[in-house]
Amino acid sequence: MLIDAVAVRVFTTTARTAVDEAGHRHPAPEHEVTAALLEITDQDGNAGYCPVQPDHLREPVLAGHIRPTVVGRDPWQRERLWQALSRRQRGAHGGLTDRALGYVDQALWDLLGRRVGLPVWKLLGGARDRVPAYASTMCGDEIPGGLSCPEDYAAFAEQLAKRGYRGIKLHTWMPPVPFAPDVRLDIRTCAAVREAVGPDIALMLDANHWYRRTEALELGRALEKLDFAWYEEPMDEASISSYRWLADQLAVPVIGPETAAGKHFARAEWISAGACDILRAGVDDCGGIGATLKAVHLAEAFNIDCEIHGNGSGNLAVLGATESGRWYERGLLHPHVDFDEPPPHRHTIVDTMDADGIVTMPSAPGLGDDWNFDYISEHTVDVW
Ligand code: LLH
Ligand code: MG
Repeated sequence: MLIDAVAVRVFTTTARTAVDEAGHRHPAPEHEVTAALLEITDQDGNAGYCPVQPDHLREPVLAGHIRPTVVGRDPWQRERLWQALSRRQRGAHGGLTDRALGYVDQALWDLLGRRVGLPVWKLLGGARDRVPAYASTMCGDEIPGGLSCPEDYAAFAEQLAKRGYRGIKLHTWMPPVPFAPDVRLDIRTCAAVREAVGPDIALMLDANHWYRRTEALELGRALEKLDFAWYEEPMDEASISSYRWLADQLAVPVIGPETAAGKHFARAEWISAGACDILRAGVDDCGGIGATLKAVHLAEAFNIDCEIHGNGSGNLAVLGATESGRWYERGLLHPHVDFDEPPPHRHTIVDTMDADGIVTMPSAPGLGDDWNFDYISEHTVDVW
């Protein structure tokens, strides 16, 4: 059965978080938002889905690049389609992003899994059906009793450890929070959290992404003393030589790149430059499930871990398909937001976690998202 149609369905739903002007997510009063699903349908009416940011996949991108590449093609030739899209990127002059490739790739895997009645993580290798989750906090804020000071982080970390998490990653303060960034405050916060949870919980830090080298080094040296498991994105990732300079001087493992453009090619450059001790890739940043798997296998061949960025079914599928990657990133979490409560457009969340901090791979065919299609169709405001 060939691919028949590609559409983006935009719908309204509710959210209890919102992003600030720099794109960092924080708690918010419940409010209406627009969300969207990419739908790729075959001639038999089977469909595959991927949640997308509507602004990242506008109609001109579908009409100009995606439909001409995939409609009328065999969805089983997923790698061929991905390569064709990847080669279109050069002439698209920025109009066809790695993120768009990633959305299409995930929807195609979902379609294939649904068609054969198997979860994608099994189709891709089925290396494990359970993965430990680390709690990934939201960035720091000014909300009393939220994440406004070292004591808030320490209290939240204790709660997270009681909930079952065996690993916790802090995102500390970043502009536009007025007192950020502040290396000394980051260090005090990491120390308060280590003291609160003791030596047996793995701790990681994802700090302000725009420190200078000397600031990043000062912070990294403090993390070494606090026995942190990794140190993430303290500087702009466009500068590979800055990360090599940092990794050369620190014993705490430096992880990256998370958001750098260039898919698995960029990850190969980071490894060969010695800029990271742990590789990082996620399906939305790296161009989809296929390209993220290439990054994971690359890391495996160098005997280094590849830790997966971000939550969601596509990232879970990569973790279930491979042995590399010790953790699933569960978040972003905040003391005032219930992560386990599904939004109205989902019946259940895909990443429920048990009391030992373990997430079990979904058993449903495809990526395993439990969409509430009735809600989505009742709240549809646009389709392109
Ligand atoms: O800056 C942020 O808001 C976070 O770093 C965010 O991008 C998050 O996705 C992340 O980095 N997780 O690891
Ligand atoms: Mg990060």
